[in-house]
Amino acid sequence: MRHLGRFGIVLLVLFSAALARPEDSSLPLVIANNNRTPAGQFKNGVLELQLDLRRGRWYPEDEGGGYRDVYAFAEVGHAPQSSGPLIRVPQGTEIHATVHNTLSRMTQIYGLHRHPGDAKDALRLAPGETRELQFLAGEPGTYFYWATTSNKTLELREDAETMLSGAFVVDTPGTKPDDFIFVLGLWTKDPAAGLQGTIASINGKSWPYTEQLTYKIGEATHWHVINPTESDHAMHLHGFYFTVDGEGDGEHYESYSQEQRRRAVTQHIDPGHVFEMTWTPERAGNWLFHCHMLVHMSPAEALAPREGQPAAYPPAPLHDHRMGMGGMVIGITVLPGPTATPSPAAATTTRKLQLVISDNPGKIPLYKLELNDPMRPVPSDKKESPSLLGPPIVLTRGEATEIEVKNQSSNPTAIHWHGIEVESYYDGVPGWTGSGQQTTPPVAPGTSFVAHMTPPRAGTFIYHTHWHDSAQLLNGLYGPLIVLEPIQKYDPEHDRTFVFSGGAYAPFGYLLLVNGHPQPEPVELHTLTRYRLRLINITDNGADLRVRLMNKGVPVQWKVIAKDGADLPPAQLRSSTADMGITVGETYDVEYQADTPGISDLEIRQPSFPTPVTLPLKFVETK
Ligand SMILES: [Cu+2]
Repeated sequence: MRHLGRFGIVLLVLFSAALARPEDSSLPLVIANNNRTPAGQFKNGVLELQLDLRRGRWYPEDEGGGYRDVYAFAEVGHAPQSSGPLIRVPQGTEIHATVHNTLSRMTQIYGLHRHPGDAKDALRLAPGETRELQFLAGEPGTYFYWATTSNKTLELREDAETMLSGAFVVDTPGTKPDDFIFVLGLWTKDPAAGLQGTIASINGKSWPYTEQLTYKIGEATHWHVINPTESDHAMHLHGFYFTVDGEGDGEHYESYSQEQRRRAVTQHIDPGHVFEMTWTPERAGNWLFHCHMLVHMSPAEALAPREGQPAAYPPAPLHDHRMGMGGMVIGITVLPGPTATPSPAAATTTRKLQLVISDNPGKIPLYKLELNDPMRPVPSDKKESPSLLGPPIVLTRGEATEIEVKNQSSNPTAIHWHGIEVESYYDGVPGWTGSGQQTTPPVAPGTSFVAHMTPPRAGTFIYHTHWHDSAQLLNGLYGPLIVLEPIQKYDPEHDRTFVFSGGAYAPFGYLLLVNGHPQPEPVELHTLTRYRLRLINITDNGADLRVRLMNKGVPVQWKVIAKDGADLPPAQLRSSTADMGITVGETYDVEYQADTPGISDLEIRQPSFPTPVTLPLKFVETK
């Protein structure tokens, strides 16, 4: 995932404007598919399905906004859809499909077969050709079908063919589906050109035109998430944990047993993969489910400018819930229950902290953060110079806490307490979180916002800007948020935090960082001491980031004990090789003990970014 500079972005915008297409009013509108109505008709227990491949005009936002002329699947007699018509049948169903290619290009369609299936099995359709297929649905699970008009792989599709995908779900017989299916979309002019120039969507729409879901408190919901795009994504739910119920690669689906189900607030999804998740809304208000990659939750620079608006990052008015977000974002409203939630008994003491955000007079990074914590006063001569990492905030489980976000900088901001189960109003998405009556305001320059929270669990979390101007995230507006058990004290002799980020590191420009540095100083630790290493990925777009701990060139064994702030259940605890993915917005706590002195390297690398970052852990003998 290469990063275009500002100049590249400007060029791209000019280029898109120059390419403004002549109106072709004959093209049918590609309609958004909410994936709730299965395609086809049952005749004598056989699903009869008639599909077309067509060209159409797709509006990721509203119909007055930017558009792309794309290839899309359609049911015969219906408008083309993005994502394509939903194929959904019970296990054992026979499917009889005809597929007609109205395009002027040879097309290969993958995934229209019995599952599990062969990923290489393609249906080839010449221009104008119609083919018939007959197959059994196969094993229950979440799958998808997709097509290419240029004989490319899923990851290398480009331009008009990148939206040629549809969901294919096989249900366990006798179950009544009551769930939601979300097909991620990424229109891509050219996958080799990197992250910019894409249009991110869910079920064919980009925020704020995506579907907004409404739930009641306590109403559990089951979701299928399908990624037929060329990119990884980091799907993050605000406010609540979900369980990952199963995962698949499009051809094979594995449903997890109760014991295997992982708890998460952020789930990585590879290109061509799927997962299912279940969660229960527990607190009223507005919430989000979104890809945590900044580029996929921001308005698409690639979309033609709307009249009267600049192309990039439209400055949304403050009352507008867009607030600079765009792309792969879904809004969720949880309605209050029939009886008002009893408010917790007033805590006798409330801990008060202050997070002060100010401009950095040195300019790079643009911001500096300071924490005023009466329990841990920092001597004034020890206050750290600005770095690309905010100070750690250490809270106690069950302790009522107020964190005043004091904005002394010259720009508005908002702070999200990532993974912490807070009330919606304090969740930190300006103009969205809260409720219809009272939404979270931006923290304007010169003002403060007091976030209230009583963390219900101990673990590793993140605080970070939710202001979708990449400048804030790239200039250090984030830090570790650690919640300890009431009996615990933060003990650096056994507990270390490593924050992985990306940022404007002077004078080099964008670099990957560990604890704010591209070449961090070695850290001295002791042998025969069991450490809790808290790992946090708050890069801008490092969905495919990997971390490993190497000794003499070989990954060591460590034990993952928590993910996203939640302890793993005993059945999931096991020693594993210290080489794993950690996606944007994910945290992992691992245990590691070195038995002999020497240096082990904690290394992060991103396949698409040239330079890894290594932090040497120097283990010395315990005296
Ligand atoms: Cu993404």
